[in-house]
Amino acid sequence: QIVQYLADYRPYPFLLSETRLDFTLIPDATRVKAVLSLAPRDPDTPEDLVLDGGAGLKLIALTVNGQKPDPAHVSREEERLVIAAAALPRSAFTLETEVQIDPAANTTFEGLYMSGGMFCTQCEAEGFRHITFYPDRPDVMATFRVTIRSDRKVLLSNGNPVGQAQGMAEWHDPWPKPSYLFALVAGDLVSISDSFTTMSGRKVDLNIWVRPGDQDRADYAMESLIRSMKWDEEVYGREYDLDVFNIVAVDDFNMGAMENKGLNIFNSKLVLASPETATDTDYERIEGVIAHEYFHNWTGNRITCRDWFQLCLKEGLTVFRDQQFTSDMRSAPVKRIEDVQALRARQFREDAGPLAHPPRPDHYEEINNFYTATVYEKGAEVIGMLKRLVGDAGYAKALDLYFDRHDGDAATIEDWLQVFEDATGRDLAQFKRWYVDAGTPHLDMVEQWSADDAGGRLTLTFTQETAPTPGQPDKPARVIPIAVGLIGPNGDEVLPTRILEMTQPQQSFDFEGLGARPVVSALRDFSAPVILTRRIDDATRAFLLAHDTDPFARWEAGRELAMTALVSLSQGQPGGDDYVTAIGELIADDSADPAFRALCLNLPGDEEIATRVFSLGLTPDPDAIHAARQDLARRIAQTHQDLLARIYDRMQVTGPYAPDAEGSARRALRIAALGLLNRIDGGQRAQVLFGTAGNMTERMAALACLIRLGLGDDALAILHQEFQDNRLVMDKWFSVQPMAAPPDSAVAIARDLAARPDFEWKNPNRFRALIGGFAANHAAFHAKDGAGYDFVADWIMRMDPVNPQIAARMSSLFETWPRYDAARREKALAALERIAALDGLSRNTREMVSRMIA
Ligand code: B3K
Ligand code: ZN
Repeated sequence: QIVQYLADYRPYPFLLSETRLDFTLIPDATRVKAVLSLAPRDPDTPEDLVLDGGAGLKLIALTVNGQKPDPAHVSREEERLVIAAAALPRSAFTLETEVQIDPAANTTFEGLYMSGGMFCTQCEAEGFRHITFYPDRPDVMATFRVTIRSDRKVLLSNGNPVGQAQGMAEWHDPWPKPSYLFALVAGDLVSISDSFTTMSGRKVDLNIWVRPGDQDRADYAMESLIRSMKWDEEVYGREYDLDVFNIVAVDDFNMGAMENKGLNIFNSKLVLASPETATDTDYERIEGVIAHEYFHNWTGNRITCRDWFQLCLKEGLTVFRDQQFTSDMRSAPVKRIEDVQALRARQFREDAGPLAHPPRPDHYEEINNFYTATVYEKGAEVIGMLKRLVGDAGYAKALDLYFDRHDGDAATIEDWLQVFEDATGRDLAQFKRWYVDAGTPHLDMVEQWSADDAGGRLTLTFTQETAPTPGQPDKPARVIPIAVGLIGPNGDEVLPTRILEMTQPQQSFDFEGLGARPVVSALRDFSAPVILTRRIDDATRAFLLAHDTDPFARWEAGRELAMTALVSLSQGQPGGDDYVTAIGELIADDSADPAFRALCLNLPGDEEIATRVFSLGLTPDPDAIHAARQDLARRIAQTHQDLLARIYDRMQVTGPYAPDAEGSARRALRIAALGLLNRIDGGQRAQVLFGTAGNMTERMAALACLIRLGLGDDALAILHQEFQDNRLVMDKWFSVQPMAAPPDSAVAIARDLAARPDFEWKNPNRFRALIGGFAANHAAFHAKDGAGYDFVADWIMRMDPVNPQIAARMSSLFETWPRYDAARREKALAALERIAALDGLSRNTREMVSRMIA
């Protein structure tokens, strides 16, 4: 069966209480013995025992209660092993298997594989079936006892260590878990260690395991872990539940990190950092992802998902929690603006194209294709709305009930919503649409002002509409919490933030007794993931940018000023004067947070402009968009030359580097100023900064500036010389070149880089750095002659047989193809069709490409 449907769910017909595993680790001939304690769920209805198992498993031995079953009762199918009901006892029994696998030949980085000489696993979503035969589904939960035999020095698995001898280690995980949370690591690693005492006074050993030589770059990850553990106790009342928490850094990893019980495995780029090698953004991500994986211990592990359709149950909630954490650790407004920018760039884009799907999809072919911005980031937004609607106290009550009621369960979105209904008494039937419907609602706001005796009345009329998405032509109205505030003509707030609850396709809200007509600040804090349109002129936007008390809405006003100007310029019309004036006033305000000012100063990227142009019913022209953005940036630089130069000088941080909110805010503003000044100073400042800065944040920014001017060669050579042995820095080196290059030279640059011997393309980070870096250059990827599409398609085709997950993920770079002009569409479609025609194309990439072509 190719397509999996949510509606087909049925519980596994067997109960599994304990899983015992015994690994003998040999790179090309690892043996895995598994002992499963099973029992029929309903002894009166005999069922075949179906175990998942990939084609790479070589079955060595199989017994049921110690006896070999009659071979006629055992069938090996392509991806499963079936033992006929006739060969199974009617009560509890033990199934023993032994398989041989070849981790050294595993290039997919799924299941058990090798990275730099160490053994390592990745099991979510369905990797465990490449390790042994097993009911590889999240609702089958068991305790695990694991023995590892290997000559590697450090042997790790989930849970608590229970035995250690020469060449051997034993682990026991007392918390029942699904197979996707299993992990094993064996390598010659070193650790940095610390400890944490939980709120009930238990001491937990904390270790971060890295390759020898990397241990001085793991401190920040450790500090982040300790902060996360403390925060989850204080804010959610959640305590850690094992004696030890291990984190391992791995160079070859398909995504960011993985929350395996008690043994998180991380892409090394999300663990290792030093001021000389990592940027402020890297530090912030490390803190956020360490927190995210740690928070999964409760939202994901203790309470897991019944099936993979429920993925956003754990991911949306855990993203929401990590966003709250970062807001508390750093600046809440800045975090909110960053999150909205990311949501718009990745999720709105997804929602508006052929890959649109609901946060809880109801069918899929390959679940790995659904670890998306919609499941993660929109999943988190939906929880944010829920919290707004029930209030902070209601949210806290519901979460307590969730942990209470569902600890140890494999739960569903229905369970989650039920908890909110029971805790708050609210009916969430309509709210559920956010989980089951795809697409971003368009929300239109019309203001009506009538002066009367009692003062004035303002009526806000909202209309919501969601365009059809694949498989979902009709979109009923959703509940939309709209946060609104009113600001008087003198700039004072006359109505503090209030939540309007919209439930109808069209709905009006009145505000009475107002003295004079106020300015409306709408969708404060981005209270719902919608696209808001309103009729508003530049002067009013500039007023909001100057006076709004809500930082998000204030930033948004400036963003809209810039965006309308850029759209207009890209259509060959004038625009931007109001923005240039307003931004000058804002950045001159030294009392405002430098990070906020930096966010306001950074123009929307080409891709975001293209998205806006398209949503206005126009066809984006990548070259015109690029030129418009260049033009506006140059005008800002020219107009505010002195102010920007002053900011650049004043924002220099003296003293030792610290990756905290304050230091990174100053650097962010300084770099934003540099990016503009660079357009008129011939690269002078960037040249100096690259040579003198002691931190990677400023050096990378300077380097990008130089590349943009075609002056990057010396700096690139210096960086290469200095860091050729540091993979993470070299990834930056590979990505910044095609990303910052002038669009007409980017394809050639990317091709040259791809031909280098140190383009180790099978390493996912390196592949993403170059191919993803190139595609981030919007006008280059969408080059008229199709060269950008072909370059990316060629590499997807090369990657597909080696690592289908990475190939499939990269293919989504094409998801916006339908919005461009006919000539570009034709080229993009040809590239997609070329991929589709590849012999032996993986299920992963096939599903993605066929959804995009459909
Ligand atoms: N749960 C993992 C992601 C697994 C991706 C599988 N293709 C990391 C996370 O979201 O925390
Ligand atoms: Zn997660």
